[in-house]
Amino acid sequence: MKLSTIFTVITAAAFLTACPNQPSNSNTNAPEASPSETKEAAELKEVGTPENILAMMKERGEQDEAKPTLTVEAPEEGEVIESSTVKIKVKVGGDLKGLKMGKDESGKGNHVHVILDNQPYAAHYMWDEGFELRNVTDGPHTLRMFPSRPWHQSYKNEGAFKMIRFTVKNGKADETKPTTDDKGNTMADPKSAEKKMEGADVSASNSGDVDASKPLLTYSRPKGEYKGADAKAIMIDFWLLNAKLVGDGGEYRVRYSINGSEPKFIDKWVPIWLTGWPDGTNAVKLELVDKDGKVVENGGYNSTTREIKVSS
Ligand SMILES: [Cu+2]
Repeated sequence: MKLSTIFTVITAAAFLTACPNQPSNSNTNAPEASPSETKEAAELKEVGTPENILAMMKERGEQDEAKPTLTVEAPEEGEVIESSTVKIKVKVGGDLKGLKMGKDESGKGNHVHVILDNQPYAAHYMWDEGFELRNVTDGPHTLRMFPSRPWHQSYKNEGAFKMIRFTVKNGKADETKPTTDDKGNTMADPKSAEKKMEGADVSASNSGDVDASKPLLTYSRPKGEYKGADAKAIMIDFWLLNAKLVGDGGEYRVRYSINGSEPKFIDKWVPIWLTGWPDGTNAVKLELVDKDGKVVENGGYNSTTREIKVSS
């Protein structure tokens, strides 16, 4: 580091210390955050859908308007499984408009997000074979599943989302090890670099006391690691069950906060894209709230904070 740079940093630090109420950035929108948080959050900006995504949508044509529905053949709702290995079999049907699941030559493609309890999703592409979860701990669990596009934006039509509750009994899981799928992934996308990221808490995972007839927010994106061009604009995407947002004529709002900054709201059920993410670990909090800003209680699933890694 050059001496002049060090001097600038020291001067800036002294300025911030001397003037705690002075925003460190003229366009700050997080007056309640500490100076360092303010600096990080101030540059986050909601932008339109990126050009490369719009191009993919156009190329996909009517497939992008498909209405895929899921049928879960295994496990069955309420099933008690006396094994730590849980077989999952799901079929995608409905109005597909030519939509096919699976990877193309580029390694991308339509897939289903599979969420055990309230962990990060695993992406699964090979649907005819089904797949297994291994080393699932004893106790109640939930699985939530919905189809997603190659860039991980979920299909939001009726019937696309399925939640299944099951219980593992005397499964003899090794709780010192994570729950994985049959490809060895720690419930993570095989293409992503976050295989180890959630390992520590996956093994202890059980379901919350979730009521499928109550409003339920399912966190989907962002997840994992974002690099280079992918780190420029990052999508926030989620699934809503039994909850219409105010902008869609309902009574709920989705509240998000990045790195503890002042919360903002999403009032229509569409993904949003944000630019200006600082390099390093970023915490994304997503909550389903009522008109008074109170989190809607449903087994603890309606308030989720997830860490992602960004390197621009
Ligand atoms: Cu995905």
